[in-house]
Amino acid sequence: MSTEAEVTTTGVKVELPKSYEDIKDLIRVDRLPHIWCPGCGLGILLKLLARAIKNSGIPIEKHVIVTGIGCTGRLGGYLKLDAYHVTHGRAIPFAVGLKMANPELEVTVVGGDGDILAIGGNHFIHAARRNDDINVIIVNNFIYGMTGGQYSPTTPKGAKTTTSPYGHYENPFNVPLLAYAAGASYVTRWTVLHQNELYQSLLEMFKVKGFAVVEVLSPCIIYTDRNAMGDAVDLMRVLKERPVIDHRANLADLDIDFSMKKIILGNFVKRERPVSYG
Ligand SMILES: Cc1ncc(C[n+]2csc(CCOP(=O)(O)OP(=O)(O)O)c2C)c(N)n1
Ligand code: SF4
Repeated sequence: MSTEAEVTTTGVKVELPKSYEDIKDLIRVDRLPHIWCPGCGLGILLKLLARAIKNSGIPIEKHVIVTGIGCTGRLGGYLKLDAYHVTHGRAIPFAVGLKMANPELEVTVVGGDGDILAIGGNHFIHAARRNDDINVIIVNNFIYGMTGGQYSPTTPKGAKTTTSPYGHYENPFNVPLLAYAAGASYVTRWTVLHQNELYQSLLEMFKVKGFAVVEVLSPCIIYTDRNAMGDAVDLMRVLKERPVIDHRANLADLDIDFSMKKIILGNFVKRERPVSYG
């Protein structure tokens, strides 16, 4: 399959600061400690997103974050900028409305696989079809974390969850393929352990005119616990060591199965398509 892919990674490794001193003014320090479990990947994403926002060249007051419900949905509340925490699954239509009303805004949705692809699934495909000029970061932890571990549209077949105690029997979405097929202009997948690459994709996402999708694979202890996969650090190890980076991969090959033996990451799609709103 031709994906009109254009490799956007510069290949240049940027030196990311180890502390969060450089972004302290963007973090609501008064809200710390955050609510996330030890070993959750969301704190890493928060840091990288804040850094990308800060270095985007777009004034902070033009950035808006929209989140729905879930552990991921709490991310916007830790950022010192305009952030809207809206109802479950409705972050994308809320974000599209903001962009229509004020096209100068840089609007970014951050949501979990349940929020964006289950209850919000229709909004996702139709915003991609229209190529609405917003950014969507999907934190794929393979499960509904906040509500205690029900299966989501990305839960691999065979995985145990509270709603599939004998092993899940449905096929999961291949998120990059779905985003591309629906019409997104920009599609990437990284893990929170690929900080350099993820950071650069977030910077690139802000430059894209059209619907930009960044899938972020992230460890969740609810998922690892249910599936006897060790603790979150063990899943972190899997997400760090196992993936293969292939920017030109066939999108149909990007499924992630329960064994997690094949995880392909990359900047898969960057294409120009007419934009509906924005
Ligand atoms: C209308 C509605 N339905 C259901 C819920 C319960 N609920 C809260 S968060 C959530 C799913 C969260 O999973 P996900 O989006 O994957 O985010 P995570 O917590 O894993 O980051 C659900 C079903 C709700 N808050 N509102
Ligand atoms: S339940 Fe999962 S996603 Fe939620 S804070 Fe804990 S580790 Fe993170």
